Amino acid sequence: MAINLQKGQRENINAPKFTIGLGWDTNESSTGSDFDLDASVFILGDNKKIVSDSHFIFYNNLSSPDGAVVHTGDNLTGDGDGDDEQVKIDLTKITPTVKEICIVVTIHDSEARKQNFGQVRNSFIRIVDDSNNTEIVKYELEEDFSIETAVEFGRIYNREGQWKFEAVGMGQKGGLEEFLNKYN
Ligand SMILES: [Ca+2]
Ligand SMILES: [Ca+2]
Repeated sequence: MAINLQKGQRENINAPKFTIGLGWDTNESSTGSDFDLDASVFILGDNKKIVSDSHFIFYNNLSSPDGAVVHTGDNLTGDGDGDDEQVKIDLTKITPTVKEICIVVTIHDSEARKQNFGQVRNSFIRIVDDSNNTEIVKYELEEDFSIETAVEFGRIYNREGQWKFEAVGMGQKGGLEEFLNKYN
């Protein structure tokens, strides 16, 4: 049985290879245009900054240089149940200086399309052990967002050799640029 986390809760991750599944549904009729949410990953060192520009993983840079983090590709609509976008993690390949993997979801072209997380529902992040396809943890973002256009769903971090997941669920206005500024 997967452990369902609440906002702020943490749980150990003991699987070396796992998949981060991200899901959402949107109410397209509310804005009249397609709703494209994008998962991005910031791979951070001890100083909470991205290790290098190529450690920012998104739909245009699908894999980290060490091959430890791989984005499986851009989903344009979020239609359907289950994971809408996925990121595969292989901790056996990860560069030792990496201490944190931060998972952010943003709304593509949100300003022009007048979209925000107030129109997004059923969003979740889950972690699945690749060795047996079993869900380890799941966090459903029950919080009602409104004007936010970027939400940090969760983070995976290393404390004294132990990898852990934290259910973050923090929204903010602005897009990827704000996160890039924060982590650069
Ligand atoms: Ca997308
Ligand atoms: Ca969906």
